[in-house]
Amino acid sequence: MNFLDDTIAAISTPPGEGGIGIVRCSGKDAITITDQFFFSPKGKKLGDAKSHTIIYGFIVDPKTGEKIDEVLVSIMRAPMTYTKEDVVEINCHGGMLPVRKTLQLCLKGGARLAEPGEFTKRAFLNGRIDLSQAEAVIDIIRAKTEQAEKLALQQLDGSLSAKITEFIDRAINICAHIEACIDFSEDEIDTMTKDEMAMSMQTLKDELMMLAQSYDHGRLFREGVSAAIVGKPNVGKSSLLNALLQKDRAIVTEMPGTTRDVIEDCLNINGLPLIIMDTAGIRETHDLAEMEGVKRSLKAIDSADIVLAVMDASRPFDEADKEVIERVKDKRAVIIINKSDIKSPDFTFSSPDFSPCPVVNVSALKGDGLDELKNAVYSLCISPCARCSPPRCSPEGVLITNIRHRLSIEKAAISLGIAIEDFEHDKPLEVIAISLMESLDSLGEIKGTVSTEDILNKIFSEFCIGK
Ligand SMILES: Nc1nc2c(ncn2[C@@H]2O[C@H](COP(=O)(O)OP(=O)(O)OP(=O)(O)O)[C@@H](O)[C@H]2O)c(=O)[nH]1
Ligand SMILES: [Mg+2]
Repeated sequence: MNFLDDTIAAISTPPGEGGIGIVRCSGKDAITITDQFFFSPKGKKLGDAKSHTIIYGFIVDPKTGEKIDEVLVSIMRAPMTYTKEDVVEINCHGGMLPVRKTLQLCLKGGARLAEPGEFTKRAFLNGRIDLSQAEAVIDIIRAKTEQAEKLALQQLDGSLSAKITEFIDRAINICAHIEACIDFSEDEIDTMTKDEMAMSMQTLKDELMMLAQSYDHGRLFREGVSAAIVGKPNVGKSSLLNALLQKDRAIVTEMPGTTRDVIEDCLNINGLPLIIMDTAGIRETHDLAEMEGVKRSLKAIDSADIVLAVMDASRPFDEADKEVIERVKDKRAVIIINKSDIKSPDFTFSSPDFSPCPVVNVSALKGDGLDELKNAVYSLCISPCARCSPPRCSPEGVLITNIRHRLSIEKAAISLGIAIEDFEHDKPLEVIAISLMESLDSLGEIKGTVSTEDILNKIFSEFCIGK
């Protein structure tokens, strides 16, 4: 492949100061390029080094003789490397200058500056990982919680690829039977019956749809869930934010109308990243800044995935509370009865309209009920709510966290649906085969590609043609 003929190099550690900074070089000339500016006090040459060894030495500008840094160089020869090419990693001291100067020497020596993600792209192009695994690498880097990282690791591990491969195999199998029916008469070969074919297509389609829907669930771990704390003024929204974060994030006073701006922070709830927003208390006001605050609160209700609607148990449940409830009635919400430590006998909350919403008693001041609240938020996000059907989880626990995968799986299911319909209407098998191939192509997009050779292999390995 022409585009893999060159050698690429980049700084692999984040910018700024650190203990070490790594320059990584990959490609057929990686070792020779580095040898041009590497100096070992013992006279060692990188070209002579065994694979997967580390060599001590100095980076020296070959033109000026300037000593740039004292380094450890890792030599990893193809194919047992990240990219399946020769890889050199130069461990410099962590300041920006030595790392940059070392990278410059790589580029002067013949390497090309790597594009973002190009090392992983090479791992894919050279066949070490498939596309979905390549995508998992970036998810691991960006994971906000351990659970998100676990899901990404599973994807890198190949669990999603294995699931997709299984679907591809099943689609190939159906395709192969259809192709065989086109090419041979019924008495020449053993194929599935018509009912069996229809059944296999339908089951495959149902399972694909289920996997696609798991994205609603999977994306929550990858991207996080946004939650807006809303309520009338002074109910303890900011106190609740602080209690959940266990830090003094927002200003709390006994004056209603304290919070004006939306205050955002991140909370980890059983591995679920929750982007939590404290908002201004909702009320009629003539204060310009507060009016803007209320506007932002209403916007936050619209944009948030879930709403934490806070009531004040020390005061009677009133029209203002009803208005808040009215505003969040179409959202997934948890009703929080705060100040339960000073609950008034006049506070009565009952709203039949809200029966699907969990109601939790807390005291932000004392820290009571916070675990129950976190559990309620977690369940609200993870388990399908009463209003939401069908269920979002796939039976085997493989979750889709990537929109590209979801779209490809949905496309595959749609093509399969067309094939099923055509099949039921006794359309020519050639037409059905086309939809099945489209379905296969869509599934193939997740891993890379599916070649038609796969189908041919299947026909000849599994069928006893001409028996
Ligand atoms: N007893 C008791 N007091 C609380 C509790 N939560 C908050 N408070 C008090 O209620 C008052 C208002 O609290 P905030 O957290 O500022 O209320 P808020 O809803 O953010 O108010 P605005 O920003 O003005 O809308 C403060 O005096 C808090 O100390 C609680 O659980 N119990
Ligand atoms: Mg506040």
